Amino acid sequence: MLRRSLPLLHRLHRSLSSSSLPPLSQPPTHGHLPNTHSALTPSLHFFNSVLPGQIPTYRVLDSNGVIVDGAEVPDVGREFARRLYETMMLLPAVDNVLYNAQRHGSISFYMTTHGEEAAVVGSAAALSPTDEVLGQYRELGVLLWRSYPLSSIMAQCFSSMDDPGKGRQMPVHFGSPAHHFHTISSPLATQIPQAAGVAFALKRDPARKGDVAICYFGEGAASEGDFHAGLGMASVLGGPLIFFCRNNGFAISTPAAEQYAGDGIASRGPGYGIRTVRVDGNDAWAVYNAVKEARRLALEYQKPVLVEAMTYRVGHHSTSDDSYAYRPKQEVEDWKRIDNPLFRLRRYLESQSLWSESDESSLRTSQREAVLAAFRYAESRPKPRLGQMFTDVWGGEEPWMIREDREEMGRLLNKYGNVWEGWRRELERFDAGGRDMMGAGEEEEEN
Ligand SMILES: Cc1ncc(C[n+]2csc(CCOP(=O)(O)OP(=O)(O)O)c2C)c(N)n1
Ligand SMILES: [Mg+2]
Repeated sequence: MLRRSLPLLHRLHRSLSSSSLPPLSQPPTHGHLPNTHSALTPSLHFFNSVLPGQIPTYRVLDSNGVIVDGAEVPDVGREFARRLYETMMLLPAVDNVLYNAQRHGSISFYMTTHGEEAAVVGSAAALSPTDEVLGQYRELGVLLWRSYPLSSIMAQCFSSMDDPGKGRQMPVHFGSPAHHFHTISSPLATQIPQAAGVAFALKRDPARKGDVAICYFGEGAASEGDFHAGLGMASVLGGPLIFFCRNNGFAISTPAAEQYAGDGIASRGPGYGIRTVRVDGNDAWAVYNAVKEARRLALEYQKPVLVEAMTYRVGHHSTSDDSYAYRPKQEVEDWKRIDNPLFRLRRYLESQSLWSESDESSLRTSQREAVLAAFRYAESRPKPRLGQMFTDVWGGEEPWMIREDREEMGRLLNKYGNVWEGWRRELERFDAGGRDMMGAGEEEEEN
């Protein structure tokens, strides 16, 4: 029978105290269950907020590029500030050429970063060049900040023989160990638990003491189970990690309002015990300051930090999408005009005499020329040797199913490669015209 004078928790505590806890003279006022120090209360109250009111958005520049009261522009120096703007401008220069190239049928697919230049390049600028980057797919700006060559970007998108990935990935699925940029994979959110592992590895490696990992993802990807698995693992295992959410309002055609019912993605950070900030993602200096501080905290505490950058996807999701089927064109035009990340930074630089009209026009000309030169070169280059399709995915001995595929292709090319016009023309696009495969097929046939 329950003894009224002794509440349940008190009795529980008493029974535990016989082995591990000191005896209680007073009923406990705070919970004692594992990792719980909350006050005990007799009032039944449900809550739905981690902070009173909305999570605020950190901002440095207003939409005209004027510093807001009380905010601080980082002291980065003239060259750095100009380079930040130039790199942000290079993104649309590359995007426009490759978007149109897809429209003309020169490449198979493309995704632009229009509208998110400050979020992507501003965050990249706050990192060290050896920080590990795990992107989603809309983070070309990080590679541009790290001086990834235009020729490599074009080679990847054209799947030419100069692509280090040997043309085996879809366009925009970049990867470069030299730039600490982990190869993009299409299935959403896979990079999030992987980033938890990378950060844990960094924590355990004394040679990488000063490096962090940064994991980019969209607000749509944050609905995947891997998001929760990744934040859970990272928060418990530790390691220097910045979770950087690009909240651009859409996951293809799904607006953010249909993606989550809570206060954005930032509200989830405290649920995992993760330090969190929300930032104006169209304000390059706010993003830079927030990521710089996130990086410092991640290193100091060897724990993950969450940054939610609020922005707007001005472009279509990809070349496979027509966003005017699900949002008004006027809305997009308004965003471009009223809250343009490139305009905001340019206005600020001009106000500080760091940029001029003539800087602007010579930058536009030189960037366009450089992008077009790289584009034309990649367009003229053959595709990789056909046989490379079957190499170096597996280490060691070639597995039987790969051997069978390779042999079958060799047989088909030997049979039709020189006789059928369609195949002949297609083979001409590849380095060695497919002859590397035909030889292999012949040998196999003879065996
Ligand atoms: C597991 C998985 N489901 C669905 C898709 C198809 N898909 C590709 S991108 C995308 C939207 C992602 O939106 P968000 O994470 O907000 O990134 P954004 O495109 O806005 O940058 C979807 C549903 C996919 N690639 N992987
Ligand atoms: Mg999105």
